[in-house]
Amino acid sequence: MQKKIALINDVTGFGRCSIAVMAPIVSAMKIQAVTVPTAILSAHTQFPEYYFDDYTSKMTDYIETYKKLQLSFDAIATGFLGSMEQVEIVINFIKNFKNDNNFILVDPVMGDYGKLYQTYTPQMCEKMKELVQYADIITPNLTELCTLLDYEYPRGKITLDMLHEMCKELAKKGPKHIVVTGINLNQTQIANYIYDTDLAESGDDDFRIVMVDRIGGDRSGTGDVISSIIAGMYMNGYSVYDAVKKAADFVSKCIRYCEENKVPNHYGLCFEMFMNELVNL
Ligand code: PXL
Repeated sequence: MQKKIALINDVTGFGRCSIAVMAPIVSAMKIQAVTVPTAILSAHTQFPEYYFDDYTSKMTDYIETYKKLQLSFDAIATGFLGSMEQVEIVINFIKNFKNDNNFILVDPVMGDYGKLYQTYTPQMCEKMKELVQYADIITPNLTELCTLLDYEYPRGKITLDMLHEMCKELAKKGPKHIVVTGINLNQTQIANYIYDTDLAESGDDDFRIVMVDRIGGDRSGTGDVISSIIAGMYMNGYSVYDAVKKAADFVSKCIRYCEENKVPNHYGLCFEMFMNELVNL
């Protein structure tokens, strides 16, 4: 039977992020995407102009129909969440639809470069810590990892020992697979650090590193491309490590294409050009 994933995220018209990226990517991997909108935007928030319609007040009724239809999901993936109330709705969604055979991927979109987004009040950070307990896979960047653990953001060089300690600490709260994305190791390379309790159980080291060459600047929606490839491949039986390797390779190809064609960073990744690489995964 074909599998399906609930994508709890915003619907953004222009700029290639969130559901507009995640739905086509998981669809290419033969997984049915079920959209649960958190907000509707005409363009993402990096543009000077955008229309924003918060969907929080409608989410409970929207979700209610899935309960009445007795739908089940093979995975639930969450992304940017706009308010405490919304995080609470997502936690309730997970409590309702979590079962022994599905998994939860939480992308704790909270901040970047050591700074939290403006919407992140201390209360919301606390609520996100609650959501993290339900995650099987979590994909924080370094800012989000530190925030979830109340650690100071490292201003100097980040070491593998520091990453290991933080991931071990976060794994104690629930997530079995932690993918710390986009770590700036030096001027030319970016690392993705994977902490995986499955690896430890198999007697191996409990972490892996996927390095990628830095080309061009940061592009909007990159995290959404990465988390949807991880969710789709993990659902299709690959390890998180293999999924991260593929995601890193896929993103590199998209960035190279965007740079060659002078596509602005906030237009996101031209993932459409490489969709054929995902169809046999
Ligand atoms: O994950 C990127 C993203 C998602 N959703 C909205 C955004 C952005 C990035 O800016 O503005 C609304």
